[in-house]
Amino acid sequence: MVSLAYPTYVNIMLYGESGLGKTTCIRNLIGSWLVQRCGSGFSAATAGAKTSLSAFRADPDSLRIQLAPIRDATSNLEMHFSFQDMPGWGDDINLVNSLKTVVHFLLKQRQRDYRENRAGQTEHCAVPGTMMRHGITVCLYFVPPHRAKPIDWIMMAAISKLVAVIPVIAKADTFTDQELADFRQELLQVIHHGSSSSSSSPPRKSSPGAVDGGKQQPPEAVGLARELCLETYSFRERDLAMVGADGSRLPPFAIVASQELLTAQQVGQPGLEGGEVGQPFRQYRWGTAFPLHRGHSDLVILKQLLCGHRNLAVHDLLQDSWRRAFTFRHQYEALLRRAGRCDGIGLAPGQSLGGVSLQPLVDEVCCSTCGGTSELQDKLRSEEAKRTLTDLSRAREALARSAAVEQELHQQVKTAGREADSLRGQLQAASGVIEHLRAELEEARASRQQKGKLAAWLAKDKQQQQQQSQQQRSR
Ligand SMILES: Nc1nc2c(ncn2[C@@H]2O[C@H](COP(=O)(O)OP(=O)(O)OP(=O)(O)O)[C@@H](O)[C@H]2O)c(=O)[nH]1
Ligand SMILES: [Mg+2]
Repeated sequence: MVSLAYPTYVNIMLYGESGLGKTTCIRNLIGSWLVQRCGSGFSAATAGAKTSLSAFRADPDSLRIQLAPIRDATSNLEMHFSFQDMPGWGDDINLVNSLKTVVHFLLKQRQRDYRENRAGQTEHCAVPGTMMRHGITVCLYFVPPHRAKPIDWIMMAAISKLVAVIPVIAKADTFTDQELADFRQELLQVIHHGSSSSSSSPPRKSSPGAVDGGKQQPPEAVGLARELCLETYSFRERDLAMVGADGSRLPPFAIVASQELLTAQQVGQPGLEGGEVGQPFRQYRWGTAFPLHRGHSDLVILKQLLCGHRNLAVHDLLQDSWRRAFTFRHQYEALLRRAGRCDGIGLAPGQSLGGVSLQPLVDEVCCSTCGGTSELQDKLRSEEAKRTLTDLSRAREALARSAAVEQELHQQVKTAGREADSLRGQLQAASGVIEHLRAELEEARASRQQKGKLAAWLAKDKQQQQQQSQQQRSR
């Protein structure tokens, strides 16, 4: 019996403000797993160094880490998990650029899947959600500790138009228990647009001086999230319960990460195949926090939900991603039709996908996100105007350059004409000389012929004279 395992890709992207621990978190998440391929940009970076925007722009795959595939005999799937590290926003002071960079990246990945198998939608992708090698399945959005900024909500809203977004509270070690409970509650209020009841809301503890049993809600953020139609991804309660996420351990998950590792010997655990299993830890004067300890951080819960291949949560995420790929396919084909590359069924005969700019789709996502936020819309518009102006001035420069080239050519044509005239004169003079020489030659030839005739006549005359004198002598 032939056993066919469907390659299934779960691509997890980490995004958020710079310095919140995304790269460190990936290092902690992959710690005990077999890595199949680690992008050069990721492996070359020193621990704690900023993830390079230029490395990302040159090749996003250089910041991708792929784990060795895991075969799931029950579902007949071959699970390929990967983590995409991203340069955090804040590097570029123009945040609209950061927004556009991440949106463009997400669309580009879908486009790559479209080229391979119409974004996982062809007949040979028999199991929905499988075979989307490049498309990002889910984005872990790192929320800064204690305060989510409007730009965080805007980024999350824009990204959630393309992939599932799971907000994650970064650097959870900076909270007291009460602060963390309050901050979680605050985020939930915004995520649920201010509606008080949420099935996943943890019971709220009261804090001193709190209004309505807790910290005052952030009404501006709630309004903004409502305006942006922010939608974050929610796991099913069944799946949360399965990984032991209950009580105070509910989303948004709060994580701790660390670059420092205890070796297997130090923690007293034998390493895998003789190797060393690092245990991340954060050492403080008052104690030690372990990122992979359930009591200290939600990292393990998150890892189980995202990478537990037998877990239904992953399959829900894949279904979500597949539906989004379906939407992308339609939007992209509409774009191709507008560019005359698509004939309604697919790629028009003789047409390739090369050179089709995703910019209209990027602008659409950014503008639809910022529909309610006039400030960002203005920024986007002014960006657009700036781009048009730049294009205009570039076109003007190109025009001036081609006019200069034209003038230069004109000058060269004139000079060439003059040279041709002078050559023509020289040619005429040379042909006069040739004519003259030819006449002289004819003359010389004629005189040579005359000379020859004369010599023949003289010889003949001499012969006659000799004959005559001979005859006289004989007489
Ligand atoms: N207190 C605390 N510090 C952390 C935690 N995780 C990471 N850090 C530290 O935060 C700093 C930045 O971590 P990175 O992983 O480089 O942050 P990043 O989000 O990848 O940053 P960019 O690449 O600039 O986007 C490093 O010094 C880490 O040691 C955490 O959970 N708690
Ligand atoms: Mg980084």
